[in-house]
Amino acid sequence: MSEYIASPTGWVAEQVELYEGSGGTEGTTLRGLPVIIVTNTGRKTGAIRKTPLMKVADGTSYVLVGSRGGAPTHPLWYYNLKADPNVEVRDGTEVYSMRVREIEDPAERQRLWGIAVEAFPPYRDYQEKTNRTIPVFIAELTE
Ligand code: F42
Repeated sequence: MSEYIASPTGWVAEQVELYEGSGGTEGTTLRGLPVIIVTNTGRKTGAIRKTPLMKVADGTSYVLVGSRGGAPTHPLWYYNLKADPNVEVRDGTEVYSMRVREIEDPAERQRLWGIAVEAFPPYRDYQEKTNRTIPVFIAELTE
């Protein structure tokens, strides 16, 4: 069983702690908006990583946005998902086994980006802040 390594970013690790520790009944928002937790596998360490992201639902799927606040480089979880698309998504008290794929098709990306910005408007500002194209994944149920 791989070990869990918490985020080195304090407030993120704390949110994961509260969210998971409460079975998904506390710590489930950021700025009053819903957050999911994506459990993924470290590409280099093989460790269990838990990444809170804004909840952007598309039917039973989730849109994962690698914004990292508009930073010039992708978050590291991006590389984890590219290496191993099998994740768990915790949405409140529910946990789903899902597979992720990066959205390459421009039309699909435009549709999903629209849903993401609707759910969390700061994504638009983050994209304006960087000339990095913020990556978008979709996480779909595996059954
Ligand atoms: N980040 C977003 O990008 N989008 C969001 O919508 C979002 C929402 C959100 C809501 C609540 C909250 O608490 C945090 C939120 N975040 C959001 C922040 C998000 O959870 C991440 O902290 C952020 O995106 C940065 O991701 P990161 O994976 O770059 O995190 C860094 C700080 C990190 O964890 N670094 C570790 C370290 O030790 O430096 C290593 C992480 C890792 O996965 N390493 C891999 C391994 O093998 O273990 C190797 C990765 C590689 O290939 O180098």
